[in-house]
Amino acid sequence: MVKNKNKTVFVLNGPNLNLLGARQPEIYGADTLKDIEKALKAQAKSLGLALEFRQSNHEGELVDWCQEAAREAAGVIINAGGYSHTSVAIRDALEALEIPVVEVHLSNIYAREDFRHTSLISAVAAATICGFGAQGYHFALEGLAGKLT
Ligand code: CA2
Repeated sequence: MVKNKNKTVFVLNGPNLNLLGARQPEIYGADTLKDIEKALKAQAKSLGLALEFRQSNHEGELVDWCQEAAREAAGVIINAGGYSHTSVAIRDALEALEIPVVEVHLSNIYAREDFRHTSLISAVAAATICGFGAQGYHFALEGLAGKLT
């Protein structure tokens, strides 16, 4: 149970993002997900916000967390990983939210394989940030904070 809904941002990370830093740094950067969490929590603190930072390899768990965000968060940042391109269920869960959603991708999905060019999430997000690596999470949090004030 998260304490202050108005000051809490859920940061949801999808499949394989737990592998960050270990492989393919030329695409995803050298930071681990733990590094990203630590830096983002410091930024959140300076903005007066609290983060729930989570990662799952399971579509249903990500759907559950979107539903939990509706009850407990003021906004959501999501990198749904490969599910961004396939998951109607995650898209539907995000569309049902009445709080702002910002989509993040580390890589520039439009400069990669064709199957990555479509994100089902983009149409239900307030904004999408891609191609800035881990910095994209910081831009997302800054932008989201602006929408919460
Ligand atoms: O660029 C992104 O952030 C992605 O959401 C990352 C996903 C990919 O499927 C999306 O198309 C774009 C992949 C998650 C990370 O996968 C890794 C696999 C091996 C080693 C490190 C990361």
